[in-house]
Amino acid sequence: MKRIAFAAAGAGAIAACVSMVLATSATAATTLGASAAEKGRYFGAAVAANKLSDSVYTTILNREFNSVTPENEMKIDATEPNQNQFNYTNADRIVSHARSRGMQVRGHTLAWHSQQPGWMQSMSGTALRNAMINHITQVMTHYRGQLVAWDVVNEAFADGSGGGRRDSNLQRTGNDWIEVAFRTARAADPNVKLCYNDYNTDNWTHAKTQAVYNMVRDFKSRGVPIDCVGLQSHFNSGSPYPSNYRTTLSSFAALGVDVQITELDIEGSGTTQANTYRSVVNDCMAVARCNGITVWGIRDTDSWRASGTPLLFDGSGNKKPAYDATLAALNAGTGTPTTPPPSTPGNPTTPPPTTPPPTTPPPTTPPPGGAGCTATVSINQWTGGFVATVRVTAGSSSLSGWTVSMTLPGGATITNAWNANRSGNSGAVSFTNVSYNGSVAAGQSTEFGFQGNGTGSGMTPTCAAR
Ligand code: 9MR
Repeated sequence: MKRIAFAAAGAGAIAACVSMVLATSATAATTLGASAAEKGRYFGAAVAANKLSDSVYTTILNREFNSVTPENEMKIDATEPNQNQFNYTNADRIVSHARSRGMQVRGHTLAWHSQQPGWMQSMSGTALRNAMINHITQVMTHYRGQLVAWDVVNEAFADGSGGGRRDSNLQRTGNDWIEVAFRTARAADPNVKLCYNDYNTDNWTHAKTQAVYNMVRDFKSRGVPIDCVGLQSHFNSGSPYPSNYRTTLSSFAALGVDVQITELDIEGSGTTQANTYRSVVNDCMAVARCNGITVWGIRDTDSWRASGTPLLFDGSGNKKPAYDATLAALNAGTGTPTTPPPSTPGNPTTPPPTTPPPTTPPPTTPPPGGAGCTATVSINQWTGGFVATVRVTAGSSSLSGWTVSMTLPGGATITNAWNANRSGNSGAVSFTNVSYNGSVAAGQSTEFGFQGNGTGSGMTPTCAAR
């Protein structure tokens, strides 16, 4: 009797165990991207356009990742090789590869001391400041509606114990260059997340980490637009994974920004490397606003540090122990799925309308401005230049087109405009709607902008329906 009772209990225990294992394996995601998505996050890779013809590479990319960062193709030297001549060929290849497969895209990067084209390297002062603003505006306008985040400014802080800015031609245009870059970015695409991205900002006690933290805190307190902080997280023996990494992630998040691990690679091999990957993923999963991780390449041989074998797949495309640890940590993590980003590829050159169709009926009392329209302007001024954001509001009737006129202050000249057709670049100027923002329902608004040299204050725009 005793023996039978034991056997029955044993069988029950085994059955319970089996059902637990089955329950776990039935729900556990089997790819990095799917697992991250279940937790409302993404798992991405840096991608090189010239590898999209390598089928081993694209098989892993398409299977494992739900986010992509162009490794070099959106950098300044790639997108604006000659001043005001933009080339999006390789970046567009990556964006369309990703978006046609439902992956999201992070843009990298708009303002950086490195990988500047020759014409920009030799620039300084107001000319460089304006070139930066023009670059940000043009590139972001091209990708409007297609990306989820942009590294607006990259690596602007110095290494070492000083906690100051890195010297560069951009820094020498004035300490406000970073905030000007972010304000310009918001004006160019109000719907994409704007990130500051840097390396050696992983250890909470380091002066560089604190300096970036203080900048983000200052931006938040003064209303400078910033949505996310990217920690590159290139780890090796000289720059090891710090035990206070989670404190760094949660401290940035507490400022009210998303935190993203943007360029992760960890030199090493075997169990040691796997354990560090596990720790990094666990730390991110423990912080609700750590909403995504990007590894800086796919196979070890794709890495900028190939000899350190720092990635999740070996040179033949096999999963390494680091892969298994990463997937397990993602599967064990917390978070709830969010609605996936739209996966339909957009027309890369046509920005979406800036004004969504109104969801509420027009107001019953006529809004101010009568049947026509009104316009207001806000100016973001720095020494020698400005960005103007103009809001056009329809009066008591809907608009099917509009013209905004204003007089620029003496000495001010417009260098470029977006979301409007422009006539004139100094003195009396006017703007008319473009195809996608002429229709404005009664009481609703749309925006356009322009950038200029000189001083932009004191303009009083007038609006007329057309
Ligand atoms: O991985 C990139 C490599 O192919 C380029 O040669 C290099 C040139 O600057 O940039 C590498 O990517 C860097 C990234 O853009 C910013 N953070 C450091 C990355 C590794 O150097």
